[in-house]
Amino acid sequence: MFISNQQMPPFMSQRRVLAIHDISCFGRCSLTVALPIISAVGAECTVIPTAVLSTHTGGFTGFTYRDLTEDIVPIVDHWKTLDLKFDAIYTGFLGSFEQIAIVADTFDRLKEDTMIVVDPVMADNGKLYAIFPPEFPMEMRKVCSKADVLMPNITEATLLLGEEYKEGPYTPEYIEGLMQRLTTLGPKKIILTGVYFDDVKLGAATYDAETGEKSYYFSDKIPGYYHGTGDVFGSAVVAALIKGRSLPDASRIAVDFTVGSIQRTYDAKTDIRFGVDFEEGIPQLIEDVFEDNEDLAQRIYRLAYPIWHEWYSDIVSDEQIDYMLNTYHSFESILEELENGYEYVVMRDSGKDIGYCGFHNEGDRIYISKLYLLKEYRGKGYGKKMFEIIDNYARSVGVDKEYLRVNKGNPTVDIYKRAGFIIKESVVADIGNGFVMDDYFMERSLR
Ligand code: PXL
Repeated sequence: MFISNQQMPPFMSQRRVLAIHDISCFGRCSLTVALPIISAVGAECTVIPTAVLSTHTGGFTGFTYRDLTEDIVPIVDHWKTLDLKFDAIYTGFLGSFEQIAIVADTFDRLKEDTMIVVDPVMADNGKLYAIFPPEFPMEMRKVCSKADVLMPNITEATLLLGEEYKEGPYTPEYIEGLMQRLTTLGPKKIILTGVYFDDVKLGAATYDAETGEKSYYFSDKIPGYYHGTGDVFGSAVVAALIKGRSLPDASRIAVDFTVGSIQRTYDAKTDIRFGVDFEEGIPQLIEDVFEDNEDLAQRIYRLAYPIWHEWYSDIVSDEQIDYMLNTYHSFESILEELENGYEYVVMRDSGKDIGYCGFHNEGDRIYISKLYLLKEYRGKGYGKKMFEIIDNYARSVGVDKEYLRVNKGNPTVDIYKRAGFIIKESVVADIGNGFVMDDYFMERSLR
């Protein structure tokens, strides 16, 4: 039976995104990035090309530039006759004041339950791009004020706010203040990129003014400057949001996707003007965007089994290991925790799952319920990374204490002590079937 689009229940309808960007024919940025990434998650990606260039402007000379500003209004006029609806509109690089005014007007003309995502591409590293006049940021505010989600880097954020640019490392107070002030321009959701609190990690922060929720997600800094990474990040955010992922999830997925793309490009020693190899990360992006709690619980359980049998065989009996795995670490119990507010993060190395941590906000403290790594990945800094993720989470929810329980015979007691945890309590708990857990409760303060 043929079912027309109109008759389909809304949950079945395909999402439609409009990407308004230039098309730089070579160099992987703007539309040549947005189209494949947004389509990859099964959303329709409609375009309004604002200009055609032979290459992007970053590092190339002699590029062609055909301005298409005068085509934008006729395209929208035609679409108005077709009654097209867009679930999201995503725009980035805009080349002139005229384009800014027309794109702002296009939002008004096409918006109908539409999520507007704006990446105010105009500056980086404290400097407005040389092609733009000093008044450009204040004009850019016109499109930004109409956005639901605004994704500037720190330089763009300060320019939009008319504030002085500050060099990092930053503090959470400064980052959160910036994001809060950006919401006074109009958008309720902010993703701030280029955030760092030290010289090792770089990442993104999110803030939702409606819920007050904040999040951070970091990855190791890769040396060098790569073109089009803002577009790779922005397109992945749009792809994740349009498929219903939360703002923090979309930001985390986009950081992983962008960092993976940079890493492949760095390893291949490609000319940095050629853009980043995001294409080979698309299968992983699709997995990340579509991952649900069941997929995640499955991945965690697949790690728990080998890790427990290897690590705990010297500490507790095989029977107790199986009992613990079947109760606290079973697919069902992990899934139940995920559905009840537990956070789980799976660590990856070269696309392989290598460990995980699970934690829960108990109001005054974060309970670190799980923190495990496969044998061959221990002692390589992944444990430290997981603690950083948990610390960042704690800060983002305004909690400054963490605690965990650990078997008294577990050598990790010393590792936790070195990380600042102190033994608060010693507990022998009957866990059924004749087994006991002989544990320490350890706590540390983040202040
Ligand atoms: O990635 C942003 C971008 C988009 N379009 C053009 C560009 C750039 C960055 O340099 O030059 C034409």
